[in-house]
Amino acid sequence: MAVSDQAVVTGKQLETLSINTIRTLSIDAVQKANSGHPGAPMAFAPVAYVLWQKFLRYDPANPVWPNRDRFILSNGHASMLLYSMIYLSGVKTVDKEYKVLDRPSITLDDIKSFRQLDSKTPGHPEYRHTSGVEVTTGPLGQGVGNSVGMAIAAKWLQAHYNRPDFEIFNYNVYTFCSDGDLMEGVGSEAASLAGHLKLPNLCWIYDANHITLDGPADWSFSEDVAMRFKAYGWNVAHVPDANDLDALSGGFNEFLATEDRPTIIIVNSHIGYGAPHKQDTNAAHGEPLGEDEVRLAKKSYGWPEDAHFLVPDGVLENFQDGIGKRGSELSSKWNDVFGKYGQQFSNLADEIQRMQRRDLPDGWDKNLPTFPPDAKGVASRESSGQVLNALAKNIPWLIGGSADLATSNKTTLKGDAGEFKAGNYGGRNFHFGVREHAMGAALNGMVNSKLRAFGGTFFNFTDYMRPSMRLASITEIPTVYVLTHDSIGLGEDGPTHQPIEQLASLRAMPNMIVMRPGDANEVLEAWKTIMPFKHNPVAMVLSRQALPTLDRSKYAAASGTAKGGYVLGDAQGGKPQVILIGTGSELSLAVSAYEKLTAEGIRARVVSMPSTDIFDMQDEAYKNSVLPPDVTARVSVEAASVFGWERYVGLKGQIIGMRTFGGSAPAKDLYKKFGITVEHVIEAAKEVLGNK
Ligand SMILES: Cc1ncc(C[n+]2csc(CCOP(=O)(O)OP(=O)(O)O)c2C)c(N)n1
Ligand SMILES: [Mg+2]
Repeated sequence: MAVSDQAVVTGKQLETLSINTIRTLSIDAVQKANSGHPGAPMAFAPVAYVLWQKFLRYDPANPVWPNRDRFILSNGHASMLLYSMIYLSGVKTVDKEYKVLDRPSITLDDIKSFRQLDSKTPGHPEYRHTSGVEVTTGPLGQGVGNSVGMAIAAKWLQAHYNRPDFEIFNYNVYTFCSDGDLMEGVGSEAASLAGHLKLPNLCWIYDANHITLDGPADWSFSEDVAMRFKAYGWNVAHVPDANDLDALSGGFNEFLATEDRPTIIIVNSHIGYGAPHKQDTNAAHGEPLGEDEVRLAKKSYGWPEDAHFLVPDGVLENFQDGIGKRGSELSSKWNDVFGKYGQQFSNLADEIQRMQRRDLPDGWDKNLPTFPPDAKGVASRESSGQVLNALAKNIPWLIGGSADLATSNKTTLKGDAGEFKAGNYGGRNFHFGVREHAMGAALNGMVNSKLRAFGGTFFNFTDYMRPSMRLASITEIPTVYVLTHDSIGLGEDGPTHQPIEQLASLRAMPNMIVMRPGDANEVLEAWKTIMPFKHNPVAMVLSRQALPTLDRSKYAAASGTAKGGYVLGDAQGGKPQVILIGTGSELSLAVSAYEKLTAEGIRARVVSMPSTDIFDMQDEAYKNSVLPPDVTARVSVEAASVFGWERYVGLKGQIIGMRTFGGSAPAKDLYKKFGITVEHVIEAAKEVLGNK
């Protein structure tokens, strides 16, 4: 039956009409934008329909309901599928303060502005930009990685907050994914981790369409996916035809009935039309269909060929009767239960509510350690471990772990924190295994779930998870990376383990806050500064080797760390002639050079710059007070790439740092070899002063 001559449709016909609405909205949006891929939305519309209408426990009127099922579109190139679902389901807008507004997240007009400047419907789904988008996807493999973190978070919340008769958390995480997601290494790492953790609340729905951008998937991908996932410890379900709604329901029911492992539902589909007569085409792949093909596709759906962005009568109501009604009932029931829970367990309810707004508990910074002056000092990884443990006592949802380097990263939470593992989902120490990238993606999923999650590795191996760090930055979420072994200072492990360009490259990443504290008290202040962050990821860069703990009665208080850079010691008797700037482990070199220059009667200032990112955010007056523009004799010292330091030392300054990779030797020999020494700082200072 064609749409144009319909009366009121019901039952199966209404389902078909609704599914074809998802398809044609996607087709029309992509065609109007003249950019994007309509193929996957067309083929997978029935899968989205069945999941959202029959299974997803999601209240479109409250997209931030804490116990909602999460839906992730890991194949973000199919974004129009998600936008169509958000529009048709009537998902409301949530503002930046997490308040639900009485207006739709996506309107039909928004769909008409697909991929246009400032629209709610960008090329790939963007978290925080469009309500209803749970995570930003596009770089293949990230969404599936996030989904593992979200399933972890759900299990942790469940173990931590549920009480007898109070099932506050029991949500599931559903993820659409494509061949690309399963080809990417991060997808494999994440699947391996999820299987190991036996996460029963995780369901991946794989669009097995046997095609990727370049051509047939078997040009590059021929493994047996089902066997592979079985080997990972997953339950594997199979739906041979994406158009078979009953079989799809069967797949989802199988997932719900599987309580001891994650499930992947392999759904065979044909990219493009989802309509019987064109099933083997790949013409739609990677680009809009073109007007002629659009008409053909619509014809095959019984759609008016000239109609654009048509939403037939009854379709919006159908979604309201399905996901809308079910979601509203579930969320209002939950609200009742949560109200009673709040009466019995007011502290726990308070924690859950604060977490939703990314607020911290009162007294989150009580009983933190401080560090007495100590010339021998302590490694910043060590002081960081102490501070982290003290914070974790105050912040119950501060949880995390390491990619198999916990003892090196000092990320282990001591006492009764416990280990997160299958059978003990309430543990706060996570073992991500040697899977940095999956850790990065999972951390983002955990943080998207409002946990205050951190993950550790050697600083150098951020290269292995950088795509996830970049997504944390794009999505403005406060993931914390504990990155030890910060430089050539790690010594004998040599150049493969010694970061050089990582500091500069992460400083170049918008929204990422890089912190490289210079002594134990700066470590403390760095953690105090970053904990309240709601929208910035942080790279906490820490040393393996001991750093002297400065005498703060002699030097300025470490609280200056909160401004990113501050005057640590100043010139006596007048304006400074020369400014020395140090970070992290090289701060003490700058301080020693300052002492010696001062003793020689040179008016020197030493500036500690633990975070150029935060310093850059200060007002001009403050920045000029630390680095007065007319004092152009400046020297920076940092055991890392010199790239970028000209911003602080100017064209007349000198930059002491690394211009090559490091070497395998004790740290002191490396510092000497690469000229990162007190003597060199003094010499450079004299040079810039023209005294030499
Ligand atoms: C990390 C990453 N590499 C490359 C791309 C570019 N890209 C977009 S879709 C795609 C492959 C499409 O094939 P598939 O994943 O099977 O999705 P389908 O086209 O079948 O929906 C590629 C390579 C990407 N989005 N992310
Ligand atoms: Mg494919």
